[in-house]
Amino acid sequence: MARLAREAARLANTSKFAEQVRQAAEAGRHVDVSKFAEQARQAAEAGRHVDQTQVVAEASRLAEQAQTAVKAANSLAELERLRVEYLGRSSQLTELRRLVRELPVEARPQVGGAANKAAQNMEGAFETRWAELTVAEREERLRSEAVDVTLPGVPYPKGSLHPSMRVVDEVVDFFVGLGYRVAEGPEVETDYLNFTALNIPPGHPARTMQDTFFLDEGLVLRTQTSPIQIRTMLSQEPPVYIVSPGKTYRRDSDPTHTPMFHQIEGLAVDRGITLAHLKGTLAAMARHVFGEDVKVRLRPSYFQFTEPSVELDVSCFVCGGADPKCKVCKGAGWLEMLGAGMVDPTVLSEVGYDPEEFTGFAFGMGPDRMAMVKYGISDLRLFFEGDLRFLRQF
Ligand code: 2NL
Repeated sequence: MARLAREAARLANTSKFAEQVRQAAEAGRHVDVSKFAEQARQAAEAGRHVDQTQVVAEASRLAEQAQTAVKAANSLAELERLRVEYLGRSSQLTELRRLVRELPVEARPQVGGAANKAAQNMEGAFETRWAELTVAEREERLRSEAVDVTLPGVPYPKGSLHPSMRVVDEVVDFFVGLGYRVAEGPEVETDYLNFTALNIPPGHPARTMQDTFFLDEGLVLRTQTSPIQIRTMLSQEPPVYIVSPGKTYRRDSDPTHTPMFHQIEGLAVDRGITLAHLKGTLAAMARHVFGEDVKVRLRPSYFQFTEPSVELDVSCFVCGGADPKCKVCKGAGWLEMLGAGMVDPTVLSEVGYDPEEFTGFAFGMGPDRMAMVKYGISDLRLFFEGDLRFLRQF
């Protein structure tokens, strides 16, 4: 009785599973191997015979399904995903192989063999497709990354020099040609180097005239490049021949003044330097920048750090003084170009030079102003707005 009941149960179980396999195969679905495993385990425990033909069929069905999927795989990434799905630790095939160990000894060779064969088929299919895809992907990379070295290069937009810098370069080139050195320095300066050392002591009205940007701790934005010359004289013995271009700052803003502007100063200290050296040097410089025909004249002036002080005019490089309606000189015939003078003995003493042994001349000019005159530009603010339509004209 019990034997009959068990046999009925076995038939019921295996045929139920066989039916599941058939339906799943028709629908293209996987068969849940773990269900069969459970059934097999129960059957084995009960000492029943296990019908393994369905499992063998399932193994080869899995192999076929894997092969179809692998052939359709279009990338190495997809292939790897399929490898995990069909051969990985939680794949149906692995489940099936685990099952083998639980089967009765006589059933193992057939199921095990079927599982191994399925695995071999799958691995073969994976290897073949892997080789195909590797080649295909490399070829695709070579195609997409190919560089045509015969194509013309990408045109690189060429900049041009700012009008102020053209003047700076011309002036600096001239002095370098005479043997002067270019000296530079910080834009944030001490009150001492910017004023006191230049014979402008604290409280002197000349300080307020310069519209200084004051910073903390006795520092200022330099109002001129003279502190560079002071630093140079403090650091070396004469003779000194330097030219010092740079940015300078004053609290000023209108069509002809910007808070930042450029300055070039120059300094020559040696034995026997006179005002004649100053005039000859600066006249040659004016001819270099504005043309061989320009003349220069000196007018008396006043600066705190030079004595005597002069201003240097150049004859109008457009009309030469001949046109009373000239746009550039407004009929004056002369253009103001720079301030200069013989270095005040107080300044020489301050840096430790002996004013009895050494004399010198110094000058300062504004390359922005000179560029306005030279290129006929009426608004200085255009220089620093960075508008390419303006800047491309130079
Ligand atoms: C101007 C013209 C000038 C100087 C700058 C100078 C520098 C030292 C000693 C003496 Cl270290 N002088 N520089 C001299 C004369 C004129 O600049 O229009 N400045 C506001």
